[in-house]
Amino acid sequence: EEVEQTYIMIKPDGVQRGLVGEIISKFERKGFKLTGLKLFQCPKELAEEHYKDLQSKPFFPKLIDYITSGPVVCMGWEGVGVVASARKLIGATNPLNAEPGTIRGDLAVQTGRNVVHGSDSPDNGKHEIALWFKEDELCAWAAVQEPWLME
Ligand code: DAT
Ligand code: MG
Repeated sequence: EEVEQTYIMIKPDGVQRGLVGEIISKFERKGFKLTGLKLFQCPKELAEEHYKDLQSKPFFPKLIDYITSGPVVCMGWEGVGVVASARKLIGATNPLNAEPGTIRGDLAVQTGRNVVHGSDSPDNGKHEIALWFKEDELCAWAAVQEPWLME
């Protein structure tokens, strides 16, 4: 059980649909710690870098258009097992396959409008937080609830 970092991003559809508070609440209430938070208009170059592993996919241009189509909410979250746990809270890539109770399962219908991003490994969590945030935009802080969350 390692303390990890993950990069969570509310995509432009989540912002436009007024889902920001509800999505942040899921991670906050679970017990994870927010380390960075900003509303941000993503430039095309950054979107391409973030999704560079998908460069050869036919949907890549549409994915870049979507991610840059309006502001996103960028977040860093920290906690024991946060990477896999956040992926569970988010649900399957295709919202029609996502379980009820998950963000995508409850709030989305199409892969191309699936509301939220979450890093897929602890290494990518660190990498993506460094990609999306400047160092002085991140906070290391002690959460008073910690002894009530963990033995
Ligand atoms: P995830 O976001 O669940 O980690 P991924 O990393 O495989 O999924 O893909 C990143 C995003 O790219 C995904 O959230 C939506 C888009 N995408 C993936 N597969 C797609 C497809 N077959 N058609 C359209 N968009 C797709
Ligand atoms: Mg992914």
